[in-house]
Amino acid sequence: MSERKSDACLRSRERERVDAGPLAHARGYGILLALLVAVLALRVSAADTGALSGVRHRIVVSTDIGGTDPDDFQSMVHLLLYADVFDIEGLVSSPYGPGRKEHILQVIDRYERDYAKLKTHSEKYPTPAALRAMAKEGALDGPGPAGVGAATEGSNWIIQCARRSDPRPLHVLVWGGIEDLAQALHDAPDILPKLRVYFIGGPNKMWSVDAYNYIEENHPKLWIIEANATYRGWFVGGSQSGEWGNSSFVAVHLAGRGALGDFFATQLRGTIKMGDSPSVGWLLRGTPDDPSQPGWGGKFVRLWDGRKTIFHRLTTEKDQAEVFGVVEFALPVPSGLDRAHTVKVMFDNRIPAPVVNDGRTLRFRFAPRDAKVWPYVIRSDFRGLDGQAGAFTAVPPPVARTSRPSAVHPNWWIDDPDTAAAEGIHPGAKSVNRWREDFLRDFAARMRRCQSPVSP
Ligand SMILES: [Ca+2]
Repeated sequence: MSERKSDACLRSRERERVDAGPLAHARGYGILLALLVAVLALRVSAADTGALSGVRHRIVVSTDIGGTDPDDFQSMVHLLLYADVFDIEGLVSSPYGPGRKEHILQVIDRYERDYAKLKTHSEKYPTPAALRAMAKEGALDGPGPAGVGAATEGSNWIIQCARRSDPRPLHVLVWGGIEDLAQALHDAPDILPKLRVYFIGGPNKMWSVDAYNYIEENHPKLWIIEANATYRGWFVGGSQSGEWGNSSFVAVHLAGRGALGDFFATQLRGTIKMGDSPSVGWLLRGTPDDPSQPGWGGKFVRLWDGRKTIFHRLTTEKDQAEVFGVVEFALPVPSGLDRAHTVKVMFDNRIPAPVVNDGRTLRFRFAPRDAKVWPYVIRSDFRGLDGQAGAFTAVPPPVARTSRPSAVHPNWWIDDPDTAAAEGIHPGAKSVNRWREDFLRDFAARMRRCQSPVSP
């Protein structure tokens, strides 16, 4: 409703009130009040162009910080600098790799050293103690082909936050494996309507394909952005000249800026990656309610169907499957193989896929993070299986598939497959890197808070 139109509505209600008797008078007030509430609600939703515009979003982060890639340390520094404009409720250490809660605490230690200066800029920065209290240990490893296993401190914390009596949704930003979110949904499916998920997929999806598969099959109505490649726009392409380069930006704007700035600069030899930060950017500037609209976290399209490929035999390079989709192998159990035998599959010589043997079928999955040939080999103590090998080719999906939104996943969003939105081989990445100077300039200004307190 436009302002003028809503004002006109209010004026006509006002006339009604003046002309009516006492009963209608009271009713008129009721209608007026309802109308006002509706107008205000409209204005609030229209005004939600992100946290930098004053809308406070609730956040739980699920991160593989300390795991395989130091860029989560960078993204955590960035998040904590914006901790005054969000209601951060949880920081969960999730798979894949050796990352643990202590790695979250390491960044909070740096935050504590800068806290006095940060506080002069905003009273709303949470205390280091409050942040430490919401750091939780999540799953330590993948739960196997079922995709879910035992509850963790992290999965229980997600449930607890989602069940709080707060009318706002809970944004779960998944920077690593999606196991703890899968476990939370498994243990408490009632929380689903409260969740808004931004999943940095790609490699994370590859490492936690079973948990992803569990969510996709059992909770298809989940509201989720699955960014398999769009997130790469944070560090690939866009304006990179002068001070905006991945290394020069760190040297000019971050190094020497407090304990957090120095800590950032020691990661990845002083080069920006921050691959998980688009999930924060999405809440900072954009339209968090509508992923089809542009914003710092990218722009997405509705998910399509047919992304899963199931093979009932060993494959060759000629067999194709969708890149970033789920590839499932369901092989007949060879005679002589019983459940006591060990069977494991290794993709690309480095990514293990656990195998489940239900007596009739050997089942395992993989999620290819690049469009290329993916070889695999089976390792087993059953001689008839050990050493058997195959391959398949991951390819982009056809337009005929991507142009039809899925009916079973009404709230599921994914990288824009339009080639105009791609940066090189990365679909959707231009929808992030077009904002590069904007989000980096804002980040640089925040970083200066750690160096220069506001004088009283
Ligand atoms: Ca990560």
